[in-house]
Amino acid sequence: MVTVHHLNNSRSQRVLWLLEEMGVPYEVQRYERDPKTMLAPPALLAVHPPGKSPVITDEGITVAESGAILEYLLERYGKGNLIPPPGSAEFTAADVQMSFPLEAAQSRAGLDASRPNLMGFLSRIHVCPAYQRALVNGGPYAFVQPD
Ligand SMILES: N[C@@H](CCC(=O)N[C@@H](CS)C(=O)NCC(=O)O)C(=O)O
Repeated sequence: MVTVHHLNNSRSQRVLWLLEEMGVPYEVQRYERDPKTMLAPPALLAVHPPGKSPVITDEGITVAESGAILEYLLERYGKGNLIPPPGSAEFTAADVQMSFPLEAAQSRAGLDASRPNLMGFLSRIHVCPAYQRALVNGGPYAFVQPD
């Protein structure tokens, strides 16, 4: 069983979303940021020394770094889905990977209606049922702004 070591308000949200899109069962181990420093708690260091989220554990394997985690999950459980040939226009794991930087940009770096394509992308992903389920499973996530 995949366990996602999930820090609140972090990029591990996209790992939950990918797992929901893939229909892979998983458990969420939640960690809370220190409210003053915003750092992850020491318990996350016990999972993987840098103490960063996301980290997953699966059948004795520990994988860190979002991109490596997405590749691991796609290779192990993806059955070829979400990795279409380069140049394909449909939904892919790259869209999942891109969600966090765009959400962070909207929350903190002024991404706004002056970039209608990016804002449209965010609006479309935020209504996906799998995205919504991931939000419920991850708990509070401050990077989704109301439309
Ligand atoms: N390149 C890493 C970055 C990991 C990272 O910086 N995670 C942040 C959350 S978005 C974190 O764990 N921050 C808490 C801390 O540094 O203690 C990845 O994409 O997985």
